[in-house]
Amino acid sequence: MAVNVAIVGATGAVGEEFIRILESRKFPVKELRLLASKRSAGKKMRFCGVEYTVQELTRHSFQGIKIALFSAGSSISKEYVPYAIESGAVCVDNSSAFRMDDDVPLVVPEVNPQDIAKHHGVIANPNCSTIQMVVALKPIHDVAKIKRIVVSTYQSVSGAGLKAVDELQRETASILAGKNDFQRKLFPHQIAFNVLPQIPQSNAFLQNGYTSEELKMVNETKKIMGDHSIRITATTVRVPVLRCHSESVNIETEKKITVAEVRKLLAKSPGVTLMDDPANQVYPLAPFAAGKDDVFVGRIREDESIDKGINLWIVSDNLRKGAALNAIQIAEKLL
Ligand code: NAP
Ligand code: 3JM
Repeated sequence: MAVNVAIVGATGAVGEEFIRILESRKFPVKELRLLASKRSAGKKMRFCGVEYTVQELTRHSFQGIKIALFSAGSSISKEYVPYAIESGAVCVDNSSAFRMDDDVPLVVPEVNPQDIAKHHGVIANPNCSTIQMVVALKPIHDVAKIKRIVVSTYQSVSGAGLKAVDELQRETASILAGKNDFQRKLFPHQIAFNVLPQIPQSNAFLQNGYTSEELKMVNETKKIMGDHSIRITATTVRVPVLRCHSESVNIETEKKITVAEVRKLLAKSPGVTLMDDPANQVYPLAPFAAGKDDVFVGRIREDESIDKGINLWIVSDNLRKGAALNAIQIAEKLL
């Protein structure tokens, strides 16, 4: 049965992807309501060959809406999710606003679909870096029990929104043109031809020296996997890539698992594509994964510094599986 769907943050990097994926997956949309700030009200966007006009988000925006997909930042979610629930909508929220609330399910459909049913009007979509990691690690955890994870990320600029994509492109062009007067608006340092160990770029470091993105990976992973005994440490890094996050992941398991066993397991895991043929230089790469749905895994090898350790290289499209696709898969399960 077709339902009325609202997208909050429709004009953003994630919002645009929501529209594309609703269309390509033939999500049963009766009425689509595109919502953004006053700045974008009146803008035209296309869905299934029909032109839609973006409306300004207000507390009255959710009348008749069954599914509300939120992707306009955590303060907007905190303010407007309650109005959407009051109007009778179920919200899938892409922000960090409610992820760690005890009564809010935090869901990756390949990992913990059973948690969806526990919702009270809002289901949280995890952080992009968390999602791709748990899709790849859950099958291994089920078989060998992961004791510890050490992850370093290589995150694309689209994870910081459309303005960040624009800044990387313009700064790159400016440097290539030999100019040195580029005015940065978003990143605290040059992002073109550089690597920044600070995500998000706008937030101060926490007292323990970590960033909030790093803590998200630690806390969200435990909640989604339903195992608070896993020890996790993360370093999250922005790289001058437009789309897709890459991750170097080291795991230590309780039970010995061989490289061959990991390959066999991941080859049949839902949402995972194994790309691991080192002899032919085959491993996952961001431009290849861009626009695709799966989480790609390669460079699987034993960590020879410990008894039971494995290294993996995990790449996925941060705007798709890392955001809009995962949220729409949750909405599909809701229906
Ligand atoms: P973006 O490209 O900067 O887009 C932001 C969107 O939010 C735009 O549609 C913008 O509308 C809208 N917005 C901003 N202020 C608003 C307001 N006061 N009222 C209504 N709408 C407003 O950012 P993005 O990359 O799409 O990310 C958006 C949010 O999604 C992030 O802040 C984050 O919470 C979440 N996110 C989650 C993941 C994940 O891993 N799950 C990944 C990326 C992002 P205008 O066009 O009117 O400015
Ligand atoms: C990804 O509210 C904000 O400032 C948005 C920050 C943000 C988030 C977040 O905290 O919701 C930008 C990009 C995320 C996320 O997925 O956690």
